[in-house]
Amino acid sequence: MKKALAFLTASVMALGSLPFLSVGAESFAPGDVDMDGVITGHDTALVSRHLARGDNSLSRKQLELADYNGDGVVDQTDVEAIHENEVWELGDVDMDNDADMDDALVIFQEYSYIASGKNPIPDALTDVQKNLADMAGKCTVATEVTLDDSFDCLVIFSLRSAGRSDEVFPVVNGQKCYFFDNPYENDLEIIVK
Ligand SMILES: [Ca+2]
Ligand SMILES: [Ca+2]
Ligand SMILES: [Ca+2]
Repeated sequence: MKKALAFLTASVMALGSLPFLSVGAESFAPGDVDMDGVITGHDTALVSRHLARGDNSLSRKQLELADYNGDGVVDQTDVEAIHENEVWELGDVDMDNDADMDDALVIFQEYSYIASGKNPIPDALTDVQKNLADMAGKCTVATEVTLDDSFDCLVIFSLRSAGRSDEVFPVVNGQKCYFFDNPYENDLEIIVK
């Protein structure tokens, strides 16, 4: 019995000495907060929303990935650094380096397929694309697109087309944010004046 206990203790200690991220988990680059393998505007949106609203429930591992500069604190410095390293900007769902009306249509088409029960289809959106469609920065894991996502994309495109880009992302406590607050979805101050 004593021997068995000693063996058990040794096994537990050996497990405990393994690097944290290699135990039954893939490793991800700092800043890849949604863990889809690439740094995009959605990673920026998740961290920005976490700081400004605190309502998107990042996991412990995601908070570690959000600490881009590894100084032990998740703050605006990390948000800006992740933003600078984005491969695709938020909303660029078709990944053609331009967030515009086409992206809203891609989301709408995908939503239509889901709503009509035609999914999965061969050209269904990848996790990276689904994440790029979450402009509110609320989905910490890739989830199917919604009609709201398509509408958000359209509103952002419309504001930019009207020369009102500074109204797309909110400013919270004097801090520039990188997620979209749909004025029709919550009771926050309506940004379309
Ligand atoms: Ca990512
Ligand atoms: Ca940091
Ligand atoms: Ca696009």
